[in-house]
Amino acid sequence: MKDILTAPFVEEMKETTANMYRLGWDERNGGNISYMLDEEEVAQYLDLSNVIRTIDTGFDATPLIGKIFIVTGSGKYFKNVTKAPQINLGIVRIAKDGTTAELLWGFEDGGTVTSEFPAHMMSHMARLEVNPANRVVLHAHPTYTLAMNFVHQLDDRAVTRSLWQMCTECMVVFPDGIGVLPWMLCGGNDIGIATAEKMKEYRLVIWGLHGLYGAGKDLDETFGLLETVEKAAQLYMLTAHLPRLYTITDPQLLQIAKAYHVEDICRKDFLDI
Ligand code: 2HA
Ligand code: ZN
Repeated sequence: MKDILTAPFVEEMKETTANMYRLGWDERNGGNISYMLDEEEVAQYLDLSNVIRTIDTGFDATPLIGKIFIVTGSGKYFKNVTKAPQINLGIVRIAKDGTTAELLWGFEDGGTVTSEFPAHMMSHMARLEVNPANRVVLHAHPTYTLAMNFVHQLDDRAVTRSLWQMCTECMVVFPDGIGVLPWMLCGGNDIGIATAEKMKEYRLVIWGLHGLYGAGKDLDETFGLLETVEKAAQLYMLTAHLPRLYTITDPQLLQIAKAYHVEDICRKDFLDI
């Protein structure tokens, strides 16, 4: 059996949490990650018949039965993942009943999965329906995205348009737009259900006045999604109070979509054309 602390997926989690912490997106215990792993790969590091303990999730994740995820822990700090992954991360498998998570590794101080486990697992279920290659759900509190929430109309179309207009790259990175939820109480099934509903349509969902969710096929791609939104929100916040002399026009946005072959997935109903 290989040493799990050398596994590429543990390395990736360390790297991603460290980057997110350094960017100021995940203060204290802010943010959480879930990353679906390949069973055969995990079996090189862990005895998959050895369940350390079980965790009652309080929701039904039947489509994910048998799936294995590495997840950040409840109340754990991204800042601390690199120095103690075995405490701050855990590897869980959704049990045959669909409502229990079986701990296979980690949370060695008796900890448990992120408080946002419902939103994560429900988002995985929603995204897998749309894209069977989806593996990752990321949540963070990126500063400018959050700041923008307090001064910008909170609806899918309006937020997507403002972000698209801020960087030429945005249309290429998220032509499918960004979903926006109003403020809701976090940490429970209701916000999970609402997030998953948006995830049927979008890979990016803003939790109004709270933070950002992203989903993708790997950590790099998903991190890149959040990073691009945050860059655009930063430019918005740096310019929102100044007279706007120039903007990327709607015909130009469509021109980008055509040139980068994303016209089919681009939310054309978000353009005034
Ligand atoms: O886990 O970010 O949404 C801390 C949070 C809750
Ligand atoms: Zn949060």
